[in-house]
Amino acid sequence: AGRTLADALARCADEPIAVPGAIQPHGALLAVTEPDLAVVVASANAGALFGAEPAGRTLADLLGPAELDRLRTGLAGDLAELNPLRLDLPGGAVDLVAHRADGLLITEWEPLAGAAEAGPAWHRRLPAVLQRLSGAGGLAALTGVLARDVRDLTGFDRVMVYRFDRDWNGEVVAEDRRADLEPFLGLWFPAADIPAQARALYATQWLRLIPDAGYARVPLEPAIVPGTGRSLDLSDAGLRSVSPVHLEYLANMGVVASMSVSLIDRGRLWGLIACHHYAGPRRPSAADRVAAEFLGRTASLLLHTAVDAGETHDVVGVAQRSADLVAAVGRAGRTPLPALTDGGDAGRPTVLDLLPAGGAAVRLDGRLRLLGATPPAERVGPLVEGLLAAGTPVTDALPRALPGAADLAGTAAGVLAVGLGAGDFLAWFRPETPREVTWGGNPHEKEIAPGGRLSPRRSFEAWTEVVRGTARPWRAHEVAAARALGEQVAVVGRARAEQDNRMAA
Ligand code: BLA
Repeated sequence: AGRTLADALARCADEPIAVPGAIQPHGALLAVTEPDLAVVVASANAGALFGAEPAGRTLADLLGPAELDRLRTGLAGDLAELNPLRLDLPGGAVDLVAHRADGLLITEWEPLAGAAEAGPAWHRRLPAVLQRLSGAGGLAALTGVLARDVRDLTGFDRVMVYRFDRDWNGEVVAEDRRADLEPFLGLWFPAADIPAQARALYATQWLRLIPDAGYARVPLEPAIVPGTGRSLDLSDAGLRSVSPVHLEYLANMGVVASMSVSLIDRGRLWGLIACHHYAGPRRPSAADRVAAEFLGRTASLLLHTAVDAGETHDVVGVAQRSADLVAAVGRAGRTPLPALTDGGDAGRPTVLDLLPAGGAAVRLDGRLRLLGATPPAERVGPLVEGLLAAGTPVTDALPRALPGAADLAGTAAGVLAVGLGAGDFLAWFRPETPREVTWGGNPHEKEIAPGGRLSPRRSFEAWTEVVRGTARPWRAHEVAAARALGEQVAVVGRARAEQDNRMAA
């Protein structure tokens, strides 16, 4: 057991990344009770920073009165406004970041020494940056601006905007990099590179930073939180020690420092801003990370509009033709079939013109009419019935949706079917469009490590694959227009049946 690829992939997603029992060494962590601020859990490196071992003490023992006062004032308000709070400790100046988890106040103390800070000049440019982001027309412009400005702010060697597809593979859609580096723009990475539990965490947690992937983990003490019986929940802790599998991945890629900021479109993880540093460790200051997160959040709000802006033109066209067809069906009265299929000569649209497709089919009262490039007539009925029965009326990968019909992919790798009741239907077909996908490393070369987990691949050399059996995806407004037309045809059909019944009575 535990030796198959599926097992190995499942194991990746099972790693409990939220409770590693350790932090990264670029700061110290204290989990304290409120309101007395008594230390319950401390990272093993905290003593050096505070000049005293924190176990058995409270923050009042560890901080000077002025610092304690500033902290208490901050805690009385909204924590989001406190973060980060700059304080002086015996070990030097720190940025303090606090949040609540497991019924405790989790405080993270990060020394300023060694952090890179873009400085106030950058913050003065923020209005211009926001202007550029919101003024960008379309997705390409928005992501391009985002990569450039995040790199400018953080100084990473490479900043990419990474976009997930439906299956959680991802593509680098924008990039800004040091001139001597190989481009990653356009490369694809498989879903397994960022497993499901990590994606779930990143859908609520906006930023993570690994300043030095070669770090030695610092354990939390005690390992189990008294009273909970579990290790401290570090989901929202910036210092959280990350998955060793991922550290191996970064090492294989030659990445020393990695930071990523989530891009979230209406609650769903849309992509990441992924930052690499190769020359050595890199740690943007807590304040600069807040600014990077702010850019990520702002871009996230704009994603939806940016995608829409590119689509508006097409949406209007489909809506116009949909209205024409619906009107023609309404006028046609008892025999709507010609209104759907014969408009061509009169310069009116047919179902095939409704949306970009290679072929279309209409079956009304059991009579089938085909337009354009479709599968053979005798296969169309079973094909559409099969897809409707399987609950996959909309597919852009027929061989996956209905393996028995894989041989039809030449004309119908994509099918959009709308059932009209009584065995009738409308359907559109798109031919297979073989797609070249260039991956960052061969994603099929999977290596399973001792212990049964998947190892990150070693080479990220561009590797091109031709993906077959898929068609251009159906877009939401196309599916909506097809269904609206189907509804109209069904309404006309029902009215006619009622009329027939009345006449028969
Ligand atoms: C996490 N994987 C990640 C993260 C990224 C990637 C961005 C988030 C952490 C970070 O910011 O560094 C992947 N990084 C990429 C990709 C690019 C990039 C695709 O720059 C493209 C340019 N990884 C594997 C395998 C497993 C795996 C086989 O390759 C599992 C067995 C796991 N990746 C993995 C895990 C995490 C991760 C567990 C979570 C790390 C954490 O937050 O603890």
